[in-house]
Amino acid sequence: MRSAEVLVASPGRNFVTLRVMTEDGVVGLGDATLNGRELAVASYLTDHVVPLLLGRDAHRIEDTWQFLYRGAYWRRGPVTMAAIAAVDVALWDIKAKVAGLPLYQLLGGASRTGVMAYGHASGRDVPELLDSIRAQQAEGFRSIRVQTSVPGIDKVYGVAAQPSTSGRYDYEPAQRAPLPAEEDWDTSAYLRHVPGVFEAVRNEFGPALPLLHDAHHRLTPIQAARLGRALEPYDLFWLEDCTPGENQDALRLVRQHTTTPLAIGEVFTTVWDYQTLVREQLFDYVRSSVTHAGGVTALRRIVDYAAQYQIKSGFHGPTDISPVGMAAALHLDLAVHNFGIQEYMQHSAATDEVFRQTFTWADGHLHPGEEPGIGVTYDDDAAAHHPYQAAYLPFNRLKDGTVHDW
Ligand code: EZ4
Ligand code: CO
Repeated sequence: MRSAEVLVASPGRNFVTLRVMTEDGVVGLGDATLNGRELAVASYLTDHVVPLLLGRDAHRIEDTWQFLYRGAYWRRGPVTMAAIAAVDVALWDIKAKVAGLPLYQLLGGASRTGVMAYGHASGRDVPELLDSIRAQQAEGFRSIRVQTSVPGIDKVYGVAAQPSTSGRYDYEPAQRAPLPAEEDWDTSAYLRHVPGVFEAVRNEFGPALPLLHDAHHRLTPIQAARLGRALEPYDLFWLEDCTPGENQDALRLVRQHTTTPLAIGEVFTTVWDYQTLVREQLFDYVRSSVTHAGGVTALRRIVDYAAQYQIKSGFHGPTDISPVGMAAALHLDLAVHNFGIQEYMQHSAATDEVFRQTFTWADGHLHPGEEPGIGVTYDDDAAAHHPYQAAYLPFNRLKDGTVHDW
């Protein structure tokens, strides 16, 4: 590798991108965005990874991955794994460009014609939620995540501040401010309210529309079990992050009580975070992203492991996964046999001006396109208009002031 640059820009929100160039001038991009902790990964790359890349053979993807993972001695964690992911994706981008093929061809070729994606809807009350679902259907989504306000809670994760009655669903939890915003939480109020909301949605849209819901790490195992059971009549595609992900054993209890499918893993960074979950078949969908789980090389291993237990992919795709990270995910989605669904939150126009993309979106399905590589280019001139701005995810307190999982 002749050069490797860390690009930090904020076109609508912050992104960290690695751009690698080979001795022959072939360029590859990787996403290293870690929402609310962006500069830590930028420093990890600039100070500790870029100097190691110069002069290395860009085609040795596996060796470079092992070198960065084992060679650091300090393993795992989101900062390390986002940095490794950026290098890994940039090298896959380069290898595919040199081969003259879209990346999915190097991953085994297409296993399907398109990648089913789910969109997002939310409402501060049920009528607003139903309008939001209709708006996302009009945007082409055929599967929809449903989040709702809860009476008695001031601000709930996943609920857009403005109703999204048309166009792109615009929800970004991180706020540009010097300090993180404080939100509130009341589990009892949430558990009382949510089943009735899903009943209203099913009554309006019928039994066939795939519906998803994210509990965002907030419940104890027995609360999660109760929610999963209460939602069974509404036939969810999945219930996501019902308990905090650190405790893999928690899902054993949830699983004993409900047949609602479970998704987990957006904050996981390696296959080891899935060890018990996969072996004991405690969940149904792998939520990791290429960006936060060590790149295409490592995420492929996670879904291949999961495949032996009929567990499918459901990769994380919020706007804090950059178009580079999304593109890499789409190539993997298209290639792996055990694809389940892909989260798709459309980026802002400002983001799309910096990251030029080749993916297509039609009839509820994404396709990464046929350009050699991953199909994304970076516009430095456009990026120059959007310098980094400090932004933080919010955090939660219970009514009595106790910090709770956000
Ligand atoms: O909170 O991407 O399923 N999606 C999510 C996201 C995450 C953010 C964190 O950066 O849970 O909204
Ligand atoms: Co989530």
